Amino acid sequence: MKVALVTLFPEMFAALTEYGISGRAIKNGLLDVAVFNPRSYTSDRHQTVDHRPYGGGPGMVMLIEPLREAIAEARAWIAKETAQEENSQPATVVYLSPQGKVLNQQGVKSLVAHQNLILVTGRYEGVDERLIQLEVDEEWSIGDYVLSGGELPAMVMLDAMIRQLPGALGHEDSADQDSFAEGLLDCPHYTRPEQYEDLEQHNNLRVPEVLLSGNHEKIRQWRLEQSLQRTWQRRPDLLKGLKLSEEQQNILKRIVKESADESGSSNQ
Ligand code: 9D3
Repeated sequence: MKVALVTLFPEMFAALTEYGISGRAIKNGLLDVAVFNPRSYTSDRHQTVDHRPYGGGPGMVMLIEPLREAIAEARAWIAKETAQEENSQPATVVYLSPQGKVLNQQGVKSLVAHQNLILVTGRYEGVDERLIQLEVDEEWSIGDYVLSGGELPAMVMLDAMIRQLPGALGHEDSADQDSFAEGLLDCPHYTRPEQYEDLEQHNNLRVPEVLLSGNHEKIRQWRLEQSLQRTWQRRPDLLKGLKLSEEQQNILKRIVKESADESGSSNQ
């Protein structure tokens, strides 16, 4: 996979390329990343990349020309790198913006299906609308809150994508693929000590007995039940998009029923 980043702040991407799972995946060549700075494709002596909006108002808008030239260079890089491959796809141009489709795990999976991506990140109030018309294939947001630019969203998107690439995770952490809890919230986790004495609150916090039992089937059931319970309580919206197994449906029915029983008795 090839990913070209079009950004005024290339150095920010060190957070992705130099650290952790994403850093290792890039070092191991699971994907190729290159950066194209619109500032490098200006022709005036001030290296201008933005200007005041027509119609007035606050903020600045990114100029078409430096962005378009940076995208052209990104396309040329991808073409050169894939020249000897026989079935290489043209690049998909993605613009990160608050107006985009909100990213979720399904969106991440659709994005990793692309062989070549150009991620365009904006600053200021965003880019001239005609740049989107001319060059952009897909517009994506990472959620409904206001950020200062598209660089962090591009890194969020890429980090999520990299985790989906075969070989990016140590074999133990392919839990995402494990049908056990795909799309559900995680169960609680515990590590040593078995018993934690909280001196301030005079609490004795023990690890749930079942996790110490050594009974792997019981443990699996407990974790699944915890995942379903937490998803139902905290994120019922997630359950709507899932096709639960027979076992999962039965556990969930019990959770819903037990909760109805509880609220019934407390309402008496
Ligand atoms: C305060 C400026 N806003 C006026 C209504 C518009 C605005 C312009 C530019 C808001 C944010 C931004 C910069 N954000 C992004 O480029 C961005 C983003 C985001 O802010 N939230 C979630 N996803 C994304 S993807 C790109």
